[in-house]
Amino acid sequence: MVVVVVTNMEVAALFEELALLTRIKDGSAQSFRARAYAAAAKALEGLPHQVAELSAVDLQRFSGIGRSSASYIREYVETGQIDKLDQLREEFPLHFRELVRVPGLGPKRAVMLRRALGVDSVESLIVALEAEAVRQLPGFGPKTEENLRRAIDRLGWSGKDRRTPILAAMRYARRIVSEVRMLPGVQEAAYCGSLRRFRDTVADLDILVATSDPAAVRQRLVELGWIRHVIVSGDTKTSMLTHSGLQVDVRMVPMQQWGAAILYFTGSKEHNIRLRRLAIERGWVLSEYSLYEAEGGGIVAQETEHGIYEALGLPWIPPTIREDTGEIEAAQSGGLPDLIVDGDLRGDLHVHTDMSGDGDDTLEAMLDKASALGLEYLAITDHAEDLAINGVGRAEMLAQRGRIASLQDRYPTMRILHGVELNIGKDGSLDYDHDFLMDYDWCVASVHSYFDLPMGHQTARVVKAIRHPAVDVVGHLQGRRIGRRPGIELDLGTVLEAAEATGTAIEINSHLDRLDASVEVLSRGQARRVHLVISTDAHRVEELEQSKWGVRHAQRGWIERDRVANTWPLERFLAWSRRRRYG
Ligand code: DGT
Ligand code: CA
Ligand code: CA
Ligand code: ZN
Repeated sequence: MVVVVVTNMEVAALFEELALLTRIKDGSAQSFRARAYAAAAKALEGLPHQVAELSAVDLQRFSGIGRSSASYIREYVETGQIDKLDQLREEFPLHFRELVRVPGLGPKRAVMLRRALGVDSVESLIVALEAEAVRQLPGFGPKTEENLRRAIDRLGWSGKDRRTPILAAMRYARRIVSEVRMLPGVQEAAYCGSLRRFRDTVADLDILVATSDPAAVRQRLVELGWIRHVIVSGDTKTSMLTHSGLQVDVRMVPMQQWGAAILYFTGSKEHNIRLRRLAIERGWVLSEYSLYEAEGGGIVAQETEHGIYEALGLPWIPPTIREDTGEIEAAQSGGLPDLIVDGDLRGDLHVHTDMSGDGDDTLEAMLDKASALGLEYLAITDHAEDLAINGVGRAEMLAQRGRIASLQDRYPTMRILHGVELNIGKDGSLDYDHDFLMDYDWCVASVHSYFDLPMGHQTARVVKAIRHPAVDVVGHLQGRRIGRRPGIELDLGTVLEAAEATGTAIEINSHLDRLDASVEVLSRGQARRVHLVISTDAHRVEELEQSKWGVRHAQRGWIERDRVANTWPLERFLAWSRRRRYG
């Protein structure tokens, strides 16, 4: 019997992969077995005991862990592998998983392509599309070919280097960081590189670990069950590849070099080059180990980023704007923007309950959590009647309004607004009617379908919604899913002009796979007086905590606190939203 160290988090990661591959195997996102594995992954993350110490019977006492999950868990604890998972990995290798993710394909059609044409990767799909071979298959046609080609282009998948979306990258990064933090000798661990700068996608993950025992870190890393391959492993650096094809570079340094190392490995490279020049002007050298005197080698600063910036005559610059796009000049002249930060948000203005078909938790549960988080105001915005999957009629909406009114007293420090998430129809029309809409406290309007309309049509549709007097904010403006679905094509100049003219705000949606509107939209909106709102779009209790992602994304667009309407105190916010409504 192989003895391995097994952590709950590690097994959770394996179950997530098992769920993903089972979805492909069963050809359905709704696969019952896949859901069971996903539930087990979630249960494992919250398990109050060490998984390795629980028997199969014990394991099944926890909700979310069924019989087959329990037996896979035991198999992993005892043997260090799960046969079933290895089989699935072989049946659906990485390049095939990428194929499945091409918008418009999905598991069923990808399997069909592989069987009929031997197409098993995005590359071979591109070749088959060029040969017009795909249109021969039942259920495919010239139009499908055209859509697939366009989707591949717009996701930037035609080229060689495929970047990993931030959602997946963040999951792995947090996992490694917490895994490593448990080890003896480790004093600090953090992700850096483009992920710390909060780019939408990353080429690889960079993790920094301060430790007095690098060997222990190495040893743990290379035995993680979700690592496919170790590229190099030494006392200062280990590089590995996950089963999803993501490269992870882990660097180990002694604690006193932490500041210099995290500064270096956070980048961007361009930002670092500028800092190094500033060091040289002072007769110093900035390396990944320290800031030191060129002559004599005396150390000027190394322990903290703050210390190094300070020595260079600069305030600390947030990682999200370290791109050499003017931040150094701004820092030198004392003109860094008053960037929005986590604690600035006072309200959340896009929140679902289980009244939305895709929402999980009750109104009461969402309110309790929001109030516990210290929010001063909150808009409940369930989907309205036009959204096919989970439309809610007027009577039900009015009943919810009544429930909210009666619950308000329970939350003396949090004002509850009754809102709605309207669906922007193909022609820009909205749910219900004008009078009904005007009675809401807060209206989000979003695109949920017709993502492929030509730019002119798409723009007109969105602008029409922006101009509607009841609409307060456009939700996830571009409708993108990072790495999965390109955004809708919009004439941004026209959209932003309409938003400025009407006072309708643009949402920053905090879901890591959305981060919508994009940084490009935020930057272009800077020139205009467009209001923003940072929302969680929470569909379950935990998601109420994800506004921190929206904040970091906003920082990348150099967004200042005052631009964001839900940083305002309640009275100011209410005065503004009412003015919008009653002109
Ligand atoms: P990416 O492409 O999404 O992985 O972006 P980064 O920024 O994470 O790039 P990566 O992983 O190549 O390097 C991580 C950081 O290490 C980078 O932001 C700055 C630093 N770095 C890497 N190579 C160099 C270099 O040749 N010169 C300098 N100055 N810094 C470097
Ligand atoms: Ca990187
Ligand atoms: Ca790297
Ligand atoms: Zn929503």
